[in-house]
Amino acid sequence: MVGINDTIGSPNLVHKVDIEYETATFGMGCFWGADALFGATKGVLRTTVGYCGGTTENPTYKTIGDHVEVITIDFDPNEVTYSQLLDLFWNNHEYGLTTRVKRQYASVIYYHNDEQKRVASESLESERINRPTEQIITEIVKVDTIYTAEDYHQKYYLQSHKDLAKTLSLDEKLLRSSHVAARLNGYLVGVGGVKQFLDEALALGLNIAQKDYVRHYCEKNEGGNLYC
Ligand code: MHO
Repeated sequence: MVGINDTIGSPNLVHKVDIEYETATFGMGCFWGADALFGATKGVLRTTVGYCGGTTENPTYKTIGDHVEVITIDFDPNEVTYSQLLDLFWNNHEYGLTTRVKRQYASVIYYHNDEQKRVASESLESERINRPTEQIITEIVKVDTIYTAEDYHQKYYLQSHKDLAKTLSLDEKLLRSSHVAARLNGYLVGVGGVKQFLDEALALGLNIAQKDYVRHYCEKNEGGNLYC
């Protein structure tokens, strides 16, 4: 458990987060989708996409080498548990292999402490029992240096809505640390659903135009697949 006082927010509303939060890191395919999936999950404070586990120093998307695309999640353990995040991990990517995936898209749980290692190992055991015919390729390894990915990969879906993104004045720092950006990045592709979005739109500090815009896309994309 990391104890940090932090400020998470968009210029619209500053979310003062003065709690002990925990961090989780997963490799689960293209990190754009994972960013959106966790970003709009209850209890998630912020997300960052990056590269981890390989040998190249300072990798980039084009020089990723043997690194894996990862999503790093800061979450409030009183609102969502590591085990619930693991359920999302297992339910949202390919890991019982019939086809081979590139190293970049490997299925990996990067644990941050011994407790996470224990809970992750138990969840892997359950997966093995529940899917006896599949060869589960998921690895569980200690987290190593996480290299933050380029800005254009952070909150990728939100950034594709250029006009909305402009109204949030997202800069390099906010793209990595804003709670509001993480939420909207998920809601725009339908994660979390319209009801949850409307329940928290006010708390996110959105104005009416921003709210109506996001609601439209959330409704349109609810239940759909995330493109990557
Ligand atoms: N299909 C996407 C994957 C992006 S990703 C962040 C592309 O080829 O650009 O791995």
